[in-house]
Amino acid sequence: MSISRRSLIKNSAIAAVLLGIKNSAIAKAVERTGIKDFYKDDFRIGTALSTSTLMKNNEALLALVAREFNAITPENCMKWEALKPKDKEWDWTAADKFVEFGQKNNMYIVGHNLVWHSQVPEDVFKNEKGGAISKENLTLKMQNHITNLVSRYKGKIHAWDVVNEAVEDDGSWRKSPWHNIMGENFIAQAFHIANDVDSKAHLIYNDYNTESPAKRNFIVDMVKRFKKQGVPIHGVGMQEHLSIDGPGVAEIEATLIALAGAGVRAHITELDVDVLPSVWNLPTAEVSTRFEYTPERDPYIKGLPKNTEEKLAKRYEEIFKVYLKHHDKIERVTLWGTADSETWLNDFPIRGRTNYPLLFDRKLAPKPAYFRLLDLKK
Ligand code: 9MR
Repeated sequence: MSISRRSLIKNSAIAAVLLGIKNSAIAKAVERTGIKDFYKDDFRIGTALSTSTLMKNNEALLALVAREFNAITPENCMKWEALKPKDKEWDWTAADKFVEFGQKNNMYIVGHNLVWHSQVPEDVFKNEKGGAISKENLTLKMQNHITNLVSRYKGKIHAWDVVNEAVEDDGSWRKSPWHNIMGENFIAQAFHIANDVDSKAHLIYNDYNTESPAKRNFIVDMVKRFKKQGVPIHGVGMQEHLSIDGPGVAEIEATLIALAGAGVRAHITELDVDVLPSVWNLPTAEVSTRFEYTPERDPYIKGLPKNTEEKLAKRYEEIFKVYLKHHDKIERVTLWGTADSETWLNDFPIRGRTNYPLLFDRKLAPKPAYFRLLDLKK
């Protein structure tokens, strides 16, 4: 048994005595420290909360999140189409529950996200007659959306993903409707609007594949330009949707160093490690990517073989070693979900597969990768 695991149990036993609790299982549930406590001197450890967890009040999962994590991000409930669906009024139900949960548990609360090309109703980019919207009117819509959202949670949400995924993998601007209608300046404008509404919030640009050199360089140049121009950008989110085989940690490290050099904090915003066979050339989180289901592409329906479980644990270990080495540059490390049953990777880029990218299994039990990360801090 590892020292960390032993110390968890020892802490629980001491707590049980102090609290006069005889049933050690209850004592463990009450007092067990979580991974957040092991990393408290390095960076926060966060997770994403799904809309269903919040709306169904999934108590088991929420209790696990409260024990293990000290930062939360809403997986979907603060996206444009969820908050302000086409032709409907604002619906704050899930978002309010999310913020309440974070406040109740004293967590670092992240808002995700203000401006993105995905999960936004198409009519946002049209005028009242269904034709092309003008630059001025789209700017007003953006301003209205950011102002409503940021002001509702002012002083409660600590950090915002202001703009999500505006850069292509080859290091060029994504030709999204935001870009095509407002020009590349839409990014700086979004940061200014958010900052005008809540000048204390920490403002982040968030993207995937930030380890790839072309994309990294482009983002770092953008940050440097913004800093010179006085655009209020404070952090860059490295999503870190990684695979069990790559990219190499040297590339992750290079991005952490480059971001610190550009004067922003690094946030690991959406970490997960895909273990399933890759059916495309590059790992990508581009949401429009889809492939057909075949049984060979879904080999672990009955469970993850021991050697792959071990490979996953080692992969998490090597990734966290780099994070620890550069803890001074990192604000938080957030996983994109808590348990394997809820990961988006069960349905991406092929629907209905059985994936194992997170730290807790389908029964909410910690996996070998979890204990390996505790052992790094013993
Ligand atoms: O995990 C999210 C999934 O439930 C949604 O269906 C998907 C839709 O676009 O978005 C996922 O989250 C994405 C995040 O918001 C931005 N970066 C990539 C994430 C994975 O696609």
